[in-house]
Amino acid sequence: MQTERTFVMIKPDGVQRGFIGDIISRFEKKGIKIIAMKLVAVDRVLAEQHYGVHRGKPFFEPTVSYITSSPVVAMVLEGFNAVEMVRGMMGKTDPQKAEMGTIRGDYGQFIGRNIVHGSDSLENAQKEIALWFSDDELITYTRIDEQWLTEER
Ligand code: IDP
Ligand code: MG
Repeated sequence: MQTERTFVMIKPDGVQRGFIGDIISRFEKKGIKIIAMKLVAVDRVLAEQHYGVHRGKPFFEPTVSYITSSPVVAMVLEGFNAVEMVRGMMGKTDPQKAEMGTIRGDYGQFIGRNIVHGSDSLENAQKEIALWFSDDELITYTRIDEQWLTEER
């Protein structure tokens, strides 16, 4: 395991239902570092690129229209084993199957309105970060609590 960067998006339902602060707070409390963040009105081109692997599936069109329907919060998070850790904090894709205590498990009911996105692999994280952010939007800095996060520093 290693320090990784992952792409996270608070989807339109998460923004509209007032969960921006809570979701960001969960990552902050876990000790995961926010290295980029912005509110985005997603256009169809970006949405289709982001969900490109799902083109042709029945949920592709509905998901593209969902994601373009209202602003999202896009962010890049950095931390040890961040890709898997963030996926764990989000819970399973279908909020009905997601464990309580996860973001989707706590706030969602329907798979087509599942509140957050997180990259599913390091490879996809790198692709998604490059799709959503330019290099100069990624900020490197030290958080004051970093020395208390691990015994190794
Ligand atoms: P993930 O977001 O957990 O990685 P994926 O299988 O990559 O899940 O699906 C991408 C997104 O497409 C989901 O988060 C959800 O918004 C939507 N989606 C996936 N499967 C369905 C479905 O069966 N019905 C409606 N929407 C779906
Ligand atoms: Mg996925």
